[in-house]
Amino acid sequence: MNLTQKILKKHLVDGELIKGHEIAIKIDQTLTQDSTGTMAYLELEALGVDKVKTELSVAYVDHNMLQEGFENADDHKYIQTVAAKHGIYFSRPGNGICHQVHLERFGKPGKTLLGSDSHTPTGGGIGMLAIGAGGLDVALAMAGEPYRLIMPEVINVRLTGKLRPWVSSKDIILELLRRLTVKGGVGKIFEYSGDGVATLSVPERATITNMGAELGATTSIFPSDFRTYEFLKAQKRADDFEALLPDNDAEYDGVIEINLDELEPMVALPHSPDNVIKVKDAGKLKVDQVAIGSCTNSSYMDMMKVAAILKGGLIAEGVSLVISPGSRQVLNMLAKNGALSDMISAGARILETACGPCIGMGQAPATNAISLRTFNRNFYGRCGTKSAKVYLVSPEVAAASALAGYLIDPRELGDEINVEMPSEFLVNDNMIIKPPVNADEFEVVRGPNIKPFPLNTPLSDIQKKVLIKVGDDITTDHIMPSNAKLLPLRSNIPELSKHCFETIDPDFSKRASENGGGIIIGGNNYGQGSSREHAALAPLQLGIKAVIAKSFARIHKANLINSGILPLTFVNDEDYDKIDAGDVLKIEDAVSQVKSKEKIVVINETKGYKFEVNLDVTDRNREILIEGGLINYVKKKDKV
Ligand code: MIC
Ligand code: SF4
Repeated sequence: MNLTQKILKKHLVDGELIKGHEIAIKIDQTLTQDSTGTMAYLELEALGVDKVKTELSVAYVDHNMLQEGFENADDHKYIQTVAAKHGIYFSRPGNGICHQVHLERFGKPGKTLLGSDSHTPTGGGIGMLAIGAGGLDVALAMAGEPYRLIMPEVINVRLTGKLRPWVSSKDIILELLRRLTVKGGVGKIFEYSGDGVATLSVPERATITNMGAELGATTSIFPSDFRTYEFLKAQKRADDFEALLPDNDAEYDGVIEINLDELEPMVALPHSPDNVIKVKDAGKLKVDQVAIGSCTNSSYMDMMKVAAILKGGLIAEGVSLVISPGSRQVLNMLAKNGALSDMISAGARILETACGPCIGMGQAPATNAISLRTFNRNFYGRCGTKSAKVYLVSPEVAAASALAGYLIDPRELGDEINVEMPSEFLVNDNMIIKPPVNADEFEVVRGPNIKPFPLNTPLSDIQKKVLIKVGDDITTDHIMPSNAKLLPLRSNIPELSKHCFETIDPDFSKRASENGGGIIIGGNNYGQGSSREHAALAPLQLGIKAVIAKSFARIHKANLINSGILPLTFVNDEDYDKIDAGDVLKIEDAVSQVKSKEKIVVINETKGYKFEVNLDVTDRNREILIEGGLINYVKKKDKV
């Protein structure tokens, strides 16, 4: 067996580990962050669950950090109190980015983790099977329900050799994105092996599993070995270690070889993480902003490398350098050992330990600016400035370029900097509030920003206008943008939905309201990117009944089903070309067609022809869609 199969087998509740079959697995741990967490906890409350049934559930606050109005503070208070009431650990604002803190303090080899954030696979760096999902799926896991998924293919990524000086683990995942694209990992789990694995520390592995999300993968995982032990011991958690390796004769559904010796510093050009070339081939690019941090590259080791490069230097005149260390542990260690001072002396602006600019919470670049970021996503408009261009690079490239003022290959700096894994991290969990024993006495505080989530109505026949037709690789950032203005509305779907699709079609929500809802037409990989349930809840609020696309991204498809919106795919992709925005489409006998498992017939009333679409979902999903979403289904079945 491979490692993935071993962990899945231990957690299997239903089904067989056969590629393409539905399986249900027990979830040991869950995590939420604040921008998806408010919905997840509203959903948990709606399920009528008193206490979470997982081994460990943690609520983090790291996304909606700017408090320009009362909204974010209200959200934080709601999450803190709802966590206390339901037996959930609460990581206070300022304690760090969920994935970084979870890796440091809670991740355990061999456990399953479900998180309401697409970068939950960061935990794969420590040998966990860590999967990102929508808030409702995480709420159900907290309620003790198994998580259902289609058994993915397991692809073996064999790493050989050792990274050369100035080449980073970020370059490994950028190379994989270059080869496979943002669609290349759909329906797959990437399992790393080979002699190159031992050369990578846990934080370096976590950079790779984190950004495996950009491949569209279900998750990525590394074995648990002496490097994992070394990390856990330094975190004073040696007892959490368990060695986990694939069998010698393990079988995989595919193999990819990467020779680390041959890799060079890479960069992802705007506006997609798979638009990857070598830094040395990118030409001379003047840089306006450099942002270092995010759940991909904000570990202690990353920060120490950056500090060593910046030490004694000064950032170029035209550059604004912002740095967000990933956790309070990291920030505190940098403060104690003087590295923070090296950063500040070089002109860096130190931000709080949070997602910050990665999710558009401040630091929007100037008009037409070039921004170099160590993050994982450079989708159009995500940084908050539509005309800006975001390039994704390693911390080494980012820091070197901040000094130079233009994109440079850090090998130009000469001798390599060496940063060793500390034998002891500075462990202090006093910003993590344990669930109280007298939880029942806790009152959940609900400020005026906390609005109930929308519920769909049971499925009926559909006769609706196509409100928008979009191309391939539409991200959840296109569907439901996030920025400092919109994040405070994450627990207020009626308000938030007014901004649906606004970066590419400012009138979308108005048109949806005028037409009493409608249908969306999408290309390939529709809904890629985040776990953002709001990219389904806002369309639900606006009366969207179906999305017909060439193909869907995994988490978004699940979120549509949970919201009672039909995720349909064209049987013949040419039918995509025939439809125009404004056409009226009709699905007759919707309930019996959804039940029947046959192809579904859609009538284009405007143009007068019929075409077929697939509804490629499980039997349970069909029932959920017929009931108008997962909450309706669960309540009707009295499942939880
Ligand atoms: C992201 O990186 O896009 C986010 C913000 O972390 C999302 C979750 C969200 O929209 O709240 C994700 O990746 O799932
Ligand atoms: Fe936060 Fe950015 Fe990571 Fe999403 S990708 S969890 S916004 S740091």
